[in-house]
Amino acid sequence: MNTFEFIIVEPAYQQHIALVRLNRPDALNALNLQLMGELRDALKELDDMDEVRVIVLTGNEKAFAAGADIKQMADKSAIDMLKIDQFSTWDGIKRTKKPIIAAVSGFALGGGCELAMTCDMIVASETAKFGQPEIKIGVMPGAGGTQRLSRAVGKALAMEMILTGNFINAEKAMAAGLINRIAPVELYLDEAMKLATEIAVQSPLATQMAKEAVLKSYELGLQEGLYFERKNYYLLFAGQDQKEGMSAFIEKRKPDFKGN
Ligand code: DAK
Repeated sequence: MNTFEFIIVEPAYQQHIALVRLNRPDALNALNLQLMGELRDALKELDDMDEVRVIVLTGNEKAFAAGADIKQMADKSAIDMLKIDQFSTWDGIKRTKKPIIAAVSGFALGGGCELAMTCDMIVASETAKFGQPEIKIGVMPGAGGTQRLSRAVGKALAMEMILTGNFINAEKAMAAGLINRIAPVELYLDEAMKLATEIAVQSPLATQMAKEAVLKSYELGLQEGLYFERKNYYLLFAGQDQKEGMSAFIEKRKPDFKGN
């Protein structure tokens, strides 16, 4: 595994579960280009490791991430931004095949909220605050906020959050469908690990195929989506995990999935 400056990676944090911690605490984990590049590289490495089945991405108690690094962007021109092409980094993160759970405490703002929404599930501490405050610095969400937030919480709340820059707390985020679980601040990472463990015992192949199919529902019409789902379903019958899962059911025992 590479070593990184702004993230801490523990590939074997728990059995089959890797932990990635954003680690720029002095800047509330603001996402500078180096951090995002490191995150993309780490996720790619973890995606390629057979023993890793689920990735948990977290920050610290005070901040998951307070957004893209404003100080790094402030004096850039449109052409600078185009050349830096941050999209390619975000696209790399989005391509991760294994499930990623964001464990969020404190601020998840702007690019930080977008990063959490790019993950597959969100477990939040009671102190979590989600927001897209870009409007307050004269811009707008640029890494999926207008699209993913609207789909997650609906137009009314997304529009209000994006146009006012106001934050919502964990309780409201839960009611709106943005997050999966809430836990007290000292337990949110444990809660994310519990969720990760429930997924890590499943067939890694089925997990990845199912993740891919769910994400396709954001991009395809219903007919194409159903067709895509069916192909992935059939493909799973090429693997041993399907045989193991169905034999274990019939033999009344727990399956032992190997990911092959
Ligand atoms: N960038 C840089 N530094 C930040 C930062 C940020 N986003 N957020 C906080 N910091 C720094 C502060 O400057 C301060 O540093 P020092 O002054 O100590 O050197 C330190 O973190 C602690 O912050 P505060 O002193 O402000 O702490 P408070 O508790 O008083 O306030 C806060 C916390 C989160 C309310 C406040 O820091 C804040 O409003 N932060 C900015 C939040 C924000 O506006 N976020 C959105 C940024 S724009 C794209 C990809 C991504 C994006 C766009 C495009 N593409 C792929 C094209 C994303 C854009 C954004 O996220």
